[in-house]
Amino acid sequence: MKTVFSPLHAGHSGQMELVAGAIVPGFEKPSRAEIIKARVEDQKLGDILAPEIHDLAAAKRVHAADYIDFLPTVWPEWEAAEKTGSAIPFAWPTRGLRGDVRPQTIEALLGYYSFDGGASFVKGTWDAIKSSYDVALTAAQLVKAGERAAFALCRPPGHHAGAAFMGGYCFINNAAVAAQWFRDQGAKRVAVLDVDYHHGNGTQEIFYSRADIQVINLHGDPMTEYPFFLGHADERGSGEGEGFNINYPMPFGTTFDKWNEALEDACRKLAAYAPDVVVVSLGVDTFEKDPISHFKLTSADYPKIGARIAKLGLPTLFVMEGGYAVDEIGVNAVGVLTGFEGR
Ligand code: SP5
Ligand code: ZN
Repeated sequence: MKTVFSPLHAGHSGQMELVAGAIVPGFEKPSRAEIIKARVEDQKLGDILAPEIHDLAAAKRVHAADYIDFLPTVWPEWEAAEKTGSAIPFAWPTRGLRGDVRPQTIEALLGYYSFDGGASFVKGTWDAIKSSYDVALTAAQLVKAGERAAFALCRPPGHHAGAAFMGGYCFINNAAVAAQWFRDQGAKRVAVLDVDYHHGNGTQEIFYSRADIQVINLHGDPMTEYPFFLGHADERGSGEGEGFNINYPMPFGTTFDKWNEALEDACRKLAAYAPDVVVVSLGVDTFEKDPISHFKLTSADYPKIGARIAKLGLPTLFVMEGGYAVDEIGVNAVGVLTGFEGR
């Protein structure tokens, strides 16, 4: 299958993130994408294409326009305020505060448009976000044009970004953008299958009340795992969307045997939905050696995941999400894709 990749991801480099107890160098770093790209070449997965440049209309189909317009202003405003380091949010309008009043300074706006201190900006961040969006849409175009599958080697990732907020290393929700784009291009139903270790809270939020986009998530139980505040099994969609959101929260220590039971059930429900196209939010932070995660999948398991997704027999867009065990990220991510291709 073809891969779409942009070198502009590398400008999002050296950003710091806020985690429990410290401000640390971002786990979400440029070598992730470079190592995956090298593995795509090494495995001769197929051609690697540069993205076509798109305007932001497709982003505004799933995100609030004011949120999308805010993103390119962050670094210029940060510099204009003579601040240094990374632009990291640190104060949020939680319960009891006013989330309905848009504040005016860059420090305040960072909190207004985020839910954690994991999505931070440096000089090249906006260009990387935009390139990741272009990568997703260009790969979606390949599938629309008749390719059996395509790989959007997106960086930064997207599935934690909601309609009007960033977080968890994510800014524009690339998978959600692509799913909506397929609908706008005439697909009747689209399924999003999110196999990243973390719950794709942004994708769930964006499509929660809709029956035309099924969202399925396999992830660490939010009672104990980030993003903590969404991803429970009783979240099944609302209104017309009732029954079209499906969550499989799993405990720390989950091995492939257990995880695969959830995948099997998910694939049965996805097949019953009979979508025209599948968007896979492909995170490989389920890996046993991932530095921030707690599942126990091994490198040998990833091709099996790809093979099961291929068995659905549907046009498939793979969108790169998380995975922080950098040494193995290429083997694991591309393992899903070669498994999909049956080799
Ligand atoms: C796209 C994606 O996978 N985003 C993940 C965001 C996770 N952010 C919270 C990380 C918390 C890590 N805490 C454990 C530190 C171990 N030293
Ligand atoms: Zn993740």
